[in-house]
Amino acid sequence: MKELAGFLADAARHGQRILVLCHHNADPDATGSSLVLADVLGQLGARAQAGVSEGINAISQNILKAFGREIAINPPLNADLAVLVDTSSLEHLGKLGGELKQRKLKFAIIDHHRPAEGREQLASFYFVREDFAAEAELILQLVKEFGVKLTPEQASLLLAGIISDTGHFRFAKGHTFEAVDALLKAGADYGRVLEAMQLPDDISKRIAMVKAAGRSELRRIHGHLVVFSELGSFEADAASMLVRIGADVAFVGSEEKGGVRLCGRARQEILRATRLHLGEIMEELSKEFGGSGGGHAGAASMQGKGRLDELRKYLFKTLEQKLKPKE
Ligand SMILES: [Mn+2]
Repeated sequence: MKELAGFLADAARHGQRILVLCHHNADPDATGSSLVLADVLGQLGARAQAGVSEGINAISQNILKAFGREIAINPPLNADLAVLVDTSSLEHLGKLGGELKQRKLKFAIIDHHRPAEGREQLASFYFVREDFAAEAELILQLVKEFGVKLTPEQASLLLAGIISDTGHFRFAKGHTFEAVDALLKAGADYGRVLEAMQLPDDISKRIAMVKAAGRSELRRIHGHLVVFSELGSFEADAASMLVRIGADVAFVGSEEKGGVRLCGRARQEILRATRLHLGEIMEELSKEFGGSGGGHAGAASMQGKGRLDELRKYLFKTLEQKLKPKE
């Protein structure tokens, strides 16, 4: 961390043009981290600007609006150094990443994701800490290392990043709370951040969820609650919702122009108790129905050809076998 701070402070003090960039569809962790790092490098003497590839997500838009900030989308790459934050590969920078490579622009990486193959060799400076739940925590440490004081707005932007990347503290580490404490002391407004992070659900999604619930068929298979429903959109959200409200396993399928799609979600407990693997089941179904499919044990999907009703029957038959208690 000291070395990284030294490298960046040096570049800043020489008045370099520094672009702080983050991935497309940027979440609050990416946008907050880029903006605050660019601010601080500017304070240290750099001509710094934050930028994002292609655009930012809806929650980020709310957060930036709440704290009166803007971030440049696809900024021109005329800089001496690019700093990539919260971005695990150049591909996540879209066409900016290609341009970066083409122009051979010097760049540094500060990240908390598992490193993508090969990017370490390309970077002039490389700093990855996978034990940090959010990039914002890393930036906070860096700011401390610079000896710079955050404004309340900057502290709020970093706090939003932490709340977002930890799934409202579900994946927080012990040191995450120390970071939160420091940000609150710097004036972060927890209430306003939380409020800005709540997006009203899209009306079409709400209608889809209610329909999925209404159309759901419940079966008890070897003591497990299996739910099947049908929906033409938001299938994954609906399957997750059905698990949340009580199903052990939920499948939501659709049929259109001779093709079928199926999405499944399962509760952690049933995966542990039965060794059920939805990815395997989807692979099997996709073979049977001439398509493609797969996924994780608890979240998977497939698509193929045929009738949804056939798929449903085949699925229940498969589950009957898979959920049978082992001797
Ligand atoms: Mn992140």
